[in-house]
Amino acid sequence: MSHNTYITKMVVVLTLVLGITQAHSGTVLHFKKGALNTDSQASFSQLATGQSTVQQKTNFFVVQFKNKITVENKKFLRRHGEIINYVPEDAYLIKASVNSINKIKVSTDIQAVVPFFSSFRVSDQFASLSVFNASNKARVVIKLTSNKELEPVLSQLKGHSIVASQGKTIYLDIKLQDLPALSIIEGVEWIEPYSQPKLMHIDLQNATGFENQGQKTMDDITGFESGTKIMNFDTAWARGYTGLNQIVSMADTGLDSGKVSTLHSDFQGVLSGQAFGMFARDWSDPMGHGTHVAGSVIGNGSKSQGLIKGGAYNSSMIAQGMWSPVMENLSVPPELSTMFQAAYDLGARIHTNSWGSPKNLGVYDVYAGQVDAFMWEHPDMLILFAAGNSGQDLDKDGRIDPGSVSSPATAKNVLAVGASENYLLSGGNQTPLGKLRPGPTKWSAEPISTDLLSDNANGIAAFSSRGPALDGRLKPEIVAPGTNIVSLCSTVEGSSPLWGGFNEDYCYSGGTSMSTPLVAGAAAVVREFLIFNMGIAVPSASLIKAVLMSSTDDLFPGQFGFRNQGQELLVPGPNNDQGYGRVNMEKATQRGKFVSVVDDAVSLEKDYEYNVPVGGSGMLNFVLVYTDAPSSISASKALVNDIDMYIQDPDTGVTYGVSDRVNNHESVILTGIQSSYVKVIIRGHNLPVTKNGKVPFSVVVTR
Ligand SMILES: [Ca+2]
Ligand SMILES: [Ca+2]
Ligand SMILES: [Ca+2]
Repeated sequence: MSHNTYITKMVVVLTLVLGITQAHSGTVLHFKKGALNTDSQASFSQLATGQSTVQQKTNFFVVQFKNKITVENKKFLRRHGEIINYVPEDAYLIKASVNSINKIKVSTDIQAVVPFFSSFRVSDQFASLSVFNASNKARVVIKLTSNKELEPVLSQLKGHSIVASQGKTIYLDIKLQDLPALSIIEGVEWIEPYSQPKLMHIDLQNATGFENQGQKTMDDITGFESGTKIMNFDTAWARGYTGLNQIVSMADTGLDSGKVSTLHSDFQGVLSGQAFGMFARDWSDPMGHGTHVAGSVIGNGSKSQGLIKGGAYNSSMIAQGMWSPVMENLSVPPELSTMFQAAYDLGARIHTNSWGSPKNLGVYDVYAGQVDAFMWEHPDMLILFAAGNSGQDLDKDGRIDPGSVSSPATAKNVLAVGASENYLLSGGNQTPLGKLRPGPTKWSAEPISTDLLSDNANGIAAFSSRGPALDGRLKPEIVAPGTNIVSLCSTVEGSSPLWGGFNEDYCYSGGTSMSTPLVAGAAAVVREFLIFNMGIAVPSASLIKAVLMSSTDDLFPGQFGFRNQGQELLVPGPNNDQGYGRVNMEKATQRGKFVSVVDDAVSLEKDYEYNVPVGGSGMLNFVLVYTDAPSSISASKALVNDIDMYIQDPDTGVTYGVSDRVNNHESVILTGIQSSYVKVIIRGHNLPVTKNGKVPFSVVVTR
């Protein structure tokens, strides 16, 4: 294990005084607009300069507590008003009358009560308003504080061009000069620019270097085509885990013919489909992207002697089409929950998405909040999103720059998937990156410019979007092969062969679009394993994430080795290039690797503690993952509940842990433990939004 020296460096050794909760005082409100120090008058007056003078009064307030918010604090607030959501630190956005607010203010637990100023409600992604751009038109997304506000707000938008409205979300076409007036409407929580969602495959049409001259035959198959080989799916399949009884849903451009009876014979697992695209009459795939994605999950290889098939080829699928034949583009419902709920109601517990908004890089936007809200309400539904293809080396130092993950992969509870390289030395696209269409601007420096897309399975695809999110959260969580992936082509006439035909049934493509369904298949197989081998009747999404994140291959140092210039991965995972690493299904379905698997809940008042045996090697890997409550979109920090994991060695008395304050996951790797067991301590460091006083979490311990 050559990694050990690095691993031990990552673990922060803490000498904790266990059981004592430190008093913690919230004096800052973290808004995207800026941080507001509630102890400082100067901070308030600075804020007022950005404030619309039109706003006279509001029934929305941010109430900050002096200490961690307790269950009693929440009861007190609920007696006087309606809690909307959490604002860091230690505050809630609430709706209350001025009378009620005066009663709240006198409580000694309150640090500050601040009106929810209209200036908090507008994204700084809008160009600042000036006389020169005031009449510029923009499509905006308005997020409301609750569904109840939809009708009253719509009634105040008469005369505006409403594009769509649903639940808490309104799409509206405006002139920039209308923004201040919109932001003072009561019930408006947030306004951001609309960004048309894009597919997360790389569009290489008209690019040079395609090697799809002639058709490939079965004799040409190397076994690496589907991408499943590098993820060691063969071992999971040989153990009997193929996704049986699992239902995966996919929201994409549609699926093949869009009729169960006439689908390509590789799609026997499709149960039904739903059409969400504007003016779409069915869930057929006139584009080709969704068919390729679906094949990577459930394609059964009937036309390739079983050699090209999806990771969960025995699972079932609910296909969701979002292609609008009128727009010739994706048309995504304003409330993503409508799709998630429709799939959930039909039994799907994994939902995979190979699309996103590449304009909102690193941003926790309305989409991200919608995904987190649905998963908080449905903790047994795992939703995956492609991390995006915005990886680029603009400073030309030979290393891909940070901060390029698209939304909704920026959400906390999703599994955001980046792309590693597949291994195919012929077929698909074999052009050096610098010679691809965006190569001269994005990938012009060595060693990236002469690199090939699928020549080293331990490489991270140059295009794969890198973390962190704007608030510092680690992204992506995981990677899987996403270059020159072979999967099914749509049989709809006029559909695209993507990166070119492999033969008449299959075609090549690449992008985090292709990595994501491979991980969705992995999630389905892990879910089957947890139910049928580990006896967990209803595995949570966070448990499936924790198993996948503790069953990876660390790709450190990447395909360029240890060169000073251009080294791909600077440190072992978890890091913002590869997340926790590349999914390895051999590890994820190996019963003997799992020392303990816990799906439970913790309260603020009491630590959750248990012992785990250490075993012969003295090495253990601990991964904590939890599904977090959504924060206010107007907040600059997405984390709401902060759970910590500590590991105590009873022989030495040393406690290990990372006390992470931004992510809803933590990991610790211990080596050389002499004790026969260690104690795992799960602590609610701060739990402002609970379910009956507790927050569910998952911990996986592997050897
Ligand atoms: Ca760079
Ligand atoms: Ca390469
Ligand atoms: Ca933590």
